[in-house]
Amino acid sequence: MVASNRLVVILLLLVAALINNASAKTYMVGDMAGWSIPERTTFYDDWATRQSFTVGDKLVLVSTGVHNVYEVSSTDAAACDASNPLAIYPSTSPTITLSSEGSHAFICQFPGHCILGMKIIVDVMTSTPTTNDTGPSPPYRSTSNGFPVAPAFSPLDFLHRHLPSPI
Ligand SMILES: [Cu+2]
Repeated sequence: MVASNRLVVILLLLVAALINNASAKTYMVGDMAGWSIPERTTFYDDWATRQSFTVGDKLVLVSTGVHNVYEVSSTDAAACDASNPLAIYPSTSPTITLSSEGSHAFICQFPGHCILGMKIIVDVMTSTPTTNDTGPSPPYRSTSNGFPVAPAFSPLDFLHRHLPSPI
């Protein structure tokens, strides 16, 4: 009984982990165009508006030339100001985890590249944990025939709690 309950808990944890992995996505910024000076200055904005990002998702910026990635505030991104970076990704093709909700903005710091369109601002939503929080509890309450599956304590514990303890 105890062993099988433990197995159920492990299985539920595995399922929860699989669901979490399934919901975290990896995005190739710009799709086939990668991270480069785009043909239109609004290219990355247009690309971003077609996606919906949640916390834990990853951005992969594949440079198709000599570029870099600076994370900046949305205001600095709009102004193409790389002088106050929040993070610098010198790697040619960084993978960036969107670890918090809100706006995240990235620009290329090479002179002129941001103004030519190498900037992207993404809005990151929180994942929806409400279903995960309430999901696993009902199976513990009762089986289909109404018998409890996992009592909070064993009958022996019950006796120990309710009988006067021997002196
Ligand atoms: Cu660049």
